[in-house]
Amino acid sequence: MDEAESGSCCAPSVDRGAAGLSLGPTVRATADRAPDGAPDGARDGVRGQDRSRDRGQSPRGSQGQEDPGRERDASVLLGGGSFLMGTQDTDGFPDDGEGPVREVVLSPFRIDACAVTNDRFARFAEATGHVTEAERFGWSFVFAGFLPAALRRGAARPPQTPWWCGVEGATWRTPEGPGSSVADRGDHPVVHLSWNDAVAYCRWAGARLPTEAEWEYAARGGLVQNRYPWGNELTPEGEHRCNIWQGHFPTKNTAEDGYRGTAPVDAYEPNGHGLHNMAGNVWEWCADRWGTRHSERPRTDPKGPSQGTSRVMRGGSYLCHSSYCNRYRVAARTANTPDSSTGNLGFRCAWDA
Ligand SMILES: [Ca+2]
Ligand SMILES: [Ca+2]
Ligand SMILES: [Cu+2]
Repeated sequence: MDEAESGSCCAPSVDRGAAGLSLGPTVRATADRAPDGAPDGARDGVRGQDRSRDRGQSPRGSQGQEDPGRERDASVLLGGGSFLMGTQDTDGFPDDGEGPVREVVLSPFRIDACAVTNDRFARFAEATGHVTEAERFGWSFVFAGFLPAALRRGAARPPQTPWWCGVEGATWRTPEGPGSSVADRGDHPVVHLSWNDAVAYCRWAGARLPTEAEWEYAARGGLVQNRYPWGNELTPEGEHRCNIWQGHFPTKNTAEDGYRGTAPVDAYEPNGHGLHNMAGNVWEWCADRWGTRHSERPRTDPKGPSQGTSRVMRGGSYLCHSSYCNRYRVAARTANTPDSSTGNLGFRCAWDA
């Protein structure tokens, strides 16, 4: 699984700022317009707003006007403590650094029960004028099956992951490119956001991205070394518990779980911590840099490697299928460069408790 270094089958990656991309005309033409791949300048203004915020308070109590989309997306206070992170499960991807199983101790923290929705992100964009990197670069990756034939034909595709199309004009507001919209997806997870965009949102909301350890602790829902947030069986008693792919990837999605693309962020039963869609629906950015070597020694509040470019993503998405990518397992992980964006990648916020 060496693709994990530059994004797995679920995480198509290109260096958006570089000239001479090998993705073909669509991406090359738009990449020329890319300024520098640096974080949005608007964040400086946003940061000022953060300072006036009491970060020690419960985000529910203190959100006020800043993040009013949160009413449906309450956060959950988790007590922290010790848990067993990672897996040596035979159905895992050892090269992704899923193991070894190691003891991690976490301080209490708060985390969104649901991924950030289009409605929540819209308020942020309105309040701050934040322009996402997909908007600035002029394109983002869309799953080929969502595109009309004309768009699909003309789109550049990464050779390793040809089900992804680089689509001009694909942004969080227009997830399948020009003409598409999120009008009927206000409660779906916002997508086509880079790590930098997610961090900008978090700052505005007085939040931060969860560390990878926090994310996994949260996702496990209090279960010890289980495969999924709800147990060890993918569909207990035949019931779908998350939004992934059924059928034959990447040509036939029967959507037995109810959804071909994104689902509302609170679809399906929450896990034991009251958290929705930790597995499936959309991948979620974490704060940590990517690395595959973990010490077996117990650690407290680990924050990932201190060097490296790519950032961790967790949880899998509506595109994951057991035939090629079972990364909806709770220990599964992948990464992408911090300016990458795709239609199956979002985030949720965390806070120090
Ligand atoms: Ca599905
Ligand atoms: Ca998820
Ligand atoms: Cu996957």
